[in-house]
Amino acid sequence: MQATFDVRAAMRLYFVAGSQDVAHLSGNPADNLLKVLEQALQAGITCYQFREKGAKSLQDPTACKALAIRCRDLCRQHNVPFVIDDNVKLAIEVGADGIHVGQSDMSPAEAKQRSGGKCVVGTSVNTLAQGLVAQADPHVDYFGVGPIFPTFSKEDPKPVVTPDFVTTIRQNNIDKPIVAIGGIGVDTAAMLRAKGADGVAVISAIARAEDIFATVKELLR
Ligand code: TZP
Ligand code: MG
Repeated sequence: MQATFDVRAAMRLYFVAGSQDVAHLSGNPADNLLKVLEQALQAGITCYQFREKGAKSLQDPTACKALAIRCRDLCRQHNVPFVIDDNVKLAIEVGADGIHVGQSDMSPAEAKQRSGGKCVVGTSVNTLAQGLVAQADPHVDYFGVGPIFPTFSKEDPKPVVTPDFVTTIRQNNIDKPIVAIGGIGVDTAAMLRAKGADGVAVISAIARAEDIFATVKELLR
């Protein structure tokens, strides 16, 4: 998968995860992330974001890079875009297809420029004002909208926006690819697409699923 891909189509079911998100499973968290990712890819996720973050994440940069490379290779085998959260240096080193920068991270313009224009750049939106800025910024290729519902997968989440915020975004002439995120599961994914999201991004719905294959199929419906 090269940096050029159909960004809107990739938003359909965007899996976000790092080793900290599978720390509840027994065994080595890095190996567990690879197992969960492989099952999710086999089941049909349309994008993956490597998000190694927080107290339970890998603290050694060498181990983190090695894991990123293995995740990248799995994504390539399945022709699914591989995005890295926050760490622009790592994204460039491993040839990621995309970089995701939050509101308090590096600017989309700088992330785009550092990648030589090769990476798709995503950002996060929690207010209409941020949405209008992201829409107008030529360096932003897509953005995540959320948290839609309360989430337990992020330290210090922003205030919940509710599903109607997706409708508000679309009513304000914002037509870039958007992915809804935060507390989304099999019962809410289709509703968020109906409200105007191109898709949903999830951590726990997949990382904590009893049956990853069946859950991914449900989330894709
Ligand atoms: N950004 C906004 S909410 C969130 C991120 C990374 C966490 C989403 O995780 P979950 O488990 O799908 O609520
Ligand atoms: Mg960030």
